[in-house]
Amino acid sequence: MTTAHETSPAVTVIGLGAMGSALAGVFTEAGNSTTVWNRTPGKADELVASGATEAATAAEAAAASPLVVVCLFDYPAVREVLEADGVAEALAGRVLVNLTSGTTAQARETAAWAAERGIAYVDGAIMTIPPLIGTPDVDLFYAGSQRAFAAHEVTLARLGKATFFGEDAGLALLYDLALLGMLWSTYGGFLHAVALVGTEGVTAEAFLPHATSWLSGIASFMPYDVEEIDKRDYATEISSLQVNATGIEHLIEVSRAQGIGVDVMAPLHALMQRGIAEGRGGESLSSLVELIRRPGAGDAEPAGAATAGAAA
Ligand code: FVH
Repeated sequence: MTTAHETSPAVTVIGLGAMGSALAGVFTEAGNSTTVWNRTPGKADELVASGATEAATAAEAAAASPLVVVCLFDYPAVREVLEADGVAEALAGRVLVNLTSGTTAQARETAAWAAERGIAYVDGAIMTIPPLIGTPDVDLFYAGSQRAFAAHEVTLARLGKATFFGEDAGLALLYDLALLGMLWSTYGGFLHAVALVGTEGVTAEAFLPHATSWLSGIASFMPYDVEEIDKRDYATEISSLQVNATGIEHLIEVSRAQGIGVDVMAPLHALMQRGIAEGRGGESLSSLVELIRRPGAGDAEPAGAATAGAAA
């Protein structure tokens, strides 16, 4: 099951969408004997031309390598493939690394499913886009069987920086979703900013250097915030919640006056107002974490919101 070269064990990749193809491409190029399978045929041609082997069925693909990487659209697709004829039997005794996006519950359920069948399971999350797979600075998160991860860490590290979070298989996706939340809220702020300066004819490109410099400024504030958050002590003489709330009120007033929407800023303003109503106006902005830990009126899902199972 292992190729002649100890450092290049055989790998199977199941799922040849944009991401699965990128993963298989890295393994093939690195010299791992790579077997691939995809539900819809025809997606393996380029990989086969570069040296990969295309399996006829998912079960044949699973049987081909000690390390089987799955990257499909979502967890229902993963379960459909894993529960297909002969796949679970072929996976028994092997390591299954699932790099599909989903929820922590889906990861844990899949880990339990694998454990019942004698399959060593590692759940994972990919923190980058397909063209960057295999470059040194990208992050991939893993959680689940420590032993299985350690056995294949060298191979997995070919995809990018590999970080293992622990034996709870839900942890990789927990970190993934926490960071994606930062991505989306940061981008919300960025899009509001370019819309605002755009009302005076400033292009997004011209604004970019100010945005990136400000983002590193924000990152430099975080060490102060984490100390407050971990100690749950938000006393400040530097920048109170009240000062920040007044600032966001100015932003909302100017945005409206310039004729743009406040969809991104309004919920943040509402959260700050709730904090002030609770008597936190003199505390720091980071005290708002206490309100988020204890959801209130602001946590209602908007009508038509995606269900919890929707993939990122
Ligand atoms: N692309 C990205 O930027 C990212 C970034 C970080 C995380 N992801 C997650 O990776 C998973 C796969 O994403 P993808 O980009 O490869 O997605 P697609 O190109 O849409 O390919 C989907 C593959 O899944 C197969 N598939 C779907 N349903 C089934 C099913 N019921 N049975 C078997 N296979 C299924 C599909 O096969 P086919 O349509 O070609 O037959 C593709 O191979 C995903 O979780 C991202 O969130 C991506």
